[in-house]
Amino acid sequence: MSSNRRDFFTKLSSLSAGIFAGRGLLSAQQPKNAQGGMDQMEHMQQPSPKQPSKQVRVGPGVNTSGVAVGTLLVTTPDVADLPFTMDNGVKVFHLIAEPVKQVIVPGRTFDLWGFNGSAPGPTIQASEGDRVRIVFDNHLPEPTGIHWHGLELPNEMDGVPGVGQKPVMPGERFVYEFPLHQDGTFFYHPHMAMQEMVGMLGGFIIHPKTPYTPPVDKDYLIALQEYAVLPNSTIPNSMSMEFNWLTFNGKSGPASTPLIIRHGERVRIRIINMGMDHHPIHLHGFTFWETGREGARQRESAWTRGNTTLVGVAQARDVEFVADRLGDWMLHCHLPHHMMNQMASTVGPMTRVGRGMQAGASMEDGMGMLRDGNATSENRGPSLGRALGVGSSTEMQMTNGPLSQSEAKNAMANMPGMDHGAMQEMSGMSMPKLPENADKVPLFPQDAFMEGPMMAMDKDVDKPETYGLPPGWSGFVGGMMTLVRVMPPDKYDKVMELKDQQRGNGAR
Ligand SMILES: [Cu+2]
Repeated sequence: MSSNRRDFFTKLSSLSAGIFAGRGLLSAQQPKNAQGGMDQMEHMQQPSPKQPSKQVRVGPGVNTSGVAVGTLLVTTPDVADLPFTMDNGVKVFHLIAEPVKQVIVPGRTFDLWGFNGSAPGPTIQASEGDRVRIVFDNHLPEPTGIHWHGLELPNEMDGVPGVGQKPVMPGERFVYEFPLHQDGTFFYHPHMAMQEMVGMLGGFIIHPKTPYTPPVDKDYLIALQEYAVLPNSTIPNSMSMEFNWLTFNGKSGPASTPLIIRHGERVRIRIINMGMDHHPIHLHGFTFWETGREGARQRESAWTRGNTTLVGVAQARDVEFVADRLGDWMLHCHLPHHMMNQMASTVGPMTRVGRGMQAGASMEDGMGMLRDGNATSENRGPSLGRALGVGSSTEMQMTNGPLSQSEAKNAMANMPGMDHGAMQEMSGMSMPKLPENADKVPLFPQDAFMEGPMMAMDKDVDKPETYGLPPGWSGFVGGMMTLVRVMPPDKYDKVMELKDQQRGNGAR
């Protein structure tokens, strides 16, 4: 746990009196086994990214704070919910904009700006008819303001610095308060373009007064973000228009926590996007209904079927499906460059010339104004392809296309910014057997050194949700990618048992 996060929880505990009062209110009236033995947890508990919140259906007769009867709370894998207290019928949240350390994958921690210790920030959950107060503190070194994306609210609460309100200066507090009359999948972000590019996004779910039908058994939120971070840096280049780290809820595969589904359950996945790219999110094995978009659930007659939904920048898309097919199914952005992590630079013949690659080039070159060579020439290709570092120079004076297993291991271990400890513990490191003349085949290598056993890090991403996956699985999961694991009851129960144990061990 990062110290930032620890601070976050410490700060939270100072609010605990109100939180626990609220928690009791809900849990006391929550029926046992509301989901037929499925896991349950109170809304206001604060899970850590390592321990995503369980889902709970609030039981009959409960409508204490605007949460409608039958409401299933949304789970944001790897991201906490923002707790709240009640003040004379108003739901009060405390949101803090601040620099954060976000672990994208084991061994790679980025300096981002986020909220309450994470990027994306914690998910706000409220209900149609609620009045919410969001006490917002700006702990950033520059002015900001929070925009409630898609909400129909008074202009002065819309969070546009310099127009609807004064900018919230560093160290200042601004209190947003407004009623919620909509329902659906929304989000919050600063109305400051560059701040949006460095992590500042969070989900805002408004549950309907009358529950959606048919009801779902699992309801998830996934936030899409992207960063351009050179191998020797922890700071995203917010000016870049190409990205080498693509995240679901602040994690790149294989670090993103799989969604655990019991066979036969109906599942909703809500996806929100804030970045420079539109992402075609694809689900294997099922044809889903697209049931909602930002700001509204659609009438059933307007639902469309498919297996890929294009989530454009600033958009939200909700999809639903019945998980009637067992297995570990991929859920991922289908842009090929968005299905891999940093090592994507180990592509193509330019990696084999013996003197490495440029990470970036001048703005002119980076934008593709060629003066010599072609787009994949040995000194041009990587710069054009990545455009990560304006004005940067050669990043590594060595080939980064490994020639043998030991060379690969050494090259990676010596890479600046690489966590050497995590590196040594990587399991299942072995090179694929390749033809002797592979180097002579145009385009080689493409995936030979990027995916598969060599890149596996099973142990580092081990958690209850990865139980029973085949050895080396993690080497084939990268970028905006996670697993929808549809399990038979016994296996599902086993994962839930492991999660209970994890909680029992005091793991955060
Ligand atoms: Cu994408």
